[in-house]
Amino acid sequence: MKIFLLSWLFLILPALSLIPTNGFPRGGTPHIKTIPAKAFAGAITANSLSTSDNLDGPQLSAVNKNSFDWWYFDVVSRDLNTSLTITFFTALNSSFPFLPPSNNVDIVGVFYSLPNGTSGTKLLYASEVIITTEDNASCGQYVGTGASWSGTPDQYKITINAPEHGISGTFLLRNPAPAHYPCGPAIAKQNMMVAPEIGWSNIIPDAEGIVNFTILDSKLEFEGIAYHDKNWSKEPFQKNVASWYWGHGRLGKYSIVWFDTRGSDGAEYTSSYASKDGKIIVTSCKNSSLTVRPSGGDDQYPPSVSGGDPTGFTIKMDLGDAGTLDVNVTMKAMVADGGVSYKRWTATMEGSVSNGPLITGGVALLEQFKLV
Ligand SMILES: *[C@@H]1O[C@H](CO)[C@@H](O)[C@H](O)[C@H]1NC(C)=O
Ligand SMILES: *[C@@H]1O[C@H](CO)[C@@H](O)[C@H](O)[C@H]1NC(C)=O
Ligand SMILES: *[C@@H]1O[C@H](CO)[C@@H](O)[C@H](O)[C@H]1NC(C)=O
Ligand SMILES: *[C@@H]1O[C@H](CO)[C@@H](O)[C@H](O)[C@H]1NC(C)=O
Ligand SMILES: *[C@@H]1O[C@H](CO)[C@@H](O)[C@H](O)[C@H]1NC(C)=O
Ligand SMILES: *[C@@H]1O[C@H](CO)[C@@H](O)[C@H](O)[C@H]1NC(C)=O
Ligand SMILES: *[C@@H]1O[C@H](CO)[C@@H](O)[C@H](O)[C@H]1NC(C)=O
Ligand SMILES: CC(=O)N[C@H]1CO[C@H](CO)[C@@H](O)[C@@H]1O
Repeated sequence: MKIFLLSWLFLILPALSLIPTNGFPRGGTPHIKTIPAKAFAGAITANSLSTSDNLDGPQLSAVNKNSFDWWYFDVVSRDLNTSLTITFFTALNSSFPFLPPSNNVDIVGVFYSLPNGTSGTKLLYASEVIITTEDNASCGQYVGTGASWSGTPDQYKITINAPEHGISGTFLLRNPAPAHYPCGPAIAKQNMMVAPEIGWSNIIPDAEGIVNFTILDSKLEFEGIAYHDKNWSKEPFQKNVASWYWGHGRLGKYSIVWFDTRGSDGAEYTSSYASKDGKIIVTSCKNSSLTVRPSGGDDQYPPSVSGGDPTGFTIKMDLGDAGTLDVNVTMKAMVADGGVSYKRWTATMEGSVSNGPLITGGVALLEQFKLV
């Protein structure tokens, strides 16, 4: 009998430790978390299963030198001449090698491309970060930088007041398309892992972006296609990712988001999203739901750091009963250049659903990582 009980315990204990634990026990809203500028020295946990109230909140128990957690926002003008990406990072160079070496994990990155063809980046370092999570939305304050965001499920607003860096203004995201996780809608108990150890939530897959910024004496006042998501991992980015294609945009009445990555395990992981008239048509991480491939220029797949860059992408997205969406993406301008390993572009899109009428005039913002 004793032996029986013991062996039963040995069976159940490892099983229990496999159940994803949320590093963030939630205790009512609003929930406030402070993320110090100095990396945490110990081990941490990362959330992998969604709850009912942390869609856009912090997903790590703390940020150490091997982990990252960030809030990403972008907007591109309809004429593709202007774009702005603002990423509120909590990460070090050791977990996201595209950041310059620093001992400060609390960093705001502002990436801009101006109508005169100039693009650039400014990094602002905070003394601490305060995140408030309430009703599935979040607010973030990067203390000492003048940069913050304030969100509700219906609207987000970013404010930056950093004249000493030549940057000030506001960026509003309005009328968002419905939120989602990599494999399904934004409800509790969804898998939040889009690839091994890569967490992803997408509270604003598409929105109207209203920008009123001054960047280096250049006034940016425009309405465009806007987006907000967040990524996190308890392991360094470069440990799990071999390459990835991500992008979002609007084509006719469709709001689309694509994510097609190769892990360092050699496997391909995808996540597709399309919505129309405020309703989700597809949100899926089945590998049959999406294929993204480079086209034109160096169209080798899988891509390699020793190769060049494509001039476009072809996207095939399964819309279920609604058919198949085929999109040709053609790059317009490079708006962030991280060398051979990282590029972000604005692009035009054309496509059709199940070989129906051609839809033209699509606007996209996309990126490519190549790490091997
Ligand atoms: C830190 O950044 C530098 C250049 O920005 C890069 O070469 C290096 O690989 C990064 N370090 C790590 C540990 O990734
Ligand atoms: C945008 O760029 C195009 C060329 O690609 C140019 O013809 C047009 O004037 C530009 N628009 C603005 C507002 O700068
Ligand atoms: C937050 O999202 C959950 C699903 O994850 C939903 O049940 C709940 O109603 C949402 N709360 C608010 C205030 O929108
Ligand atoms: C943009 O910001 C400036 C300075 O704060 C303000 O004077 C102007 O009215 C704003 N424009 C719009 C369209 O909100
Ligand atoms: C473009 O505009 C920015 C901001 O006003 C300015 O700093 C830059 O020199 C301009 N670039 C060119 C090529 O005119
Ligand atoms: C899709 O997943 C199935 C089952 O895991 C696998 O057999 C197949 O090779 C995958 N296809 C692609 C294109 O990765
Ligand atoms: C994409 O481009 C290819 C090559 O130009 C063309 O044959 C195809 O019809 C285009 N597809 C769509 C959906 O626009
Ligand atoms: C799928 C995914 O995780 N995508 C986001 C990760 O972070 C970058 C910012 O570097 C965003 O552009 C992606 O949307």
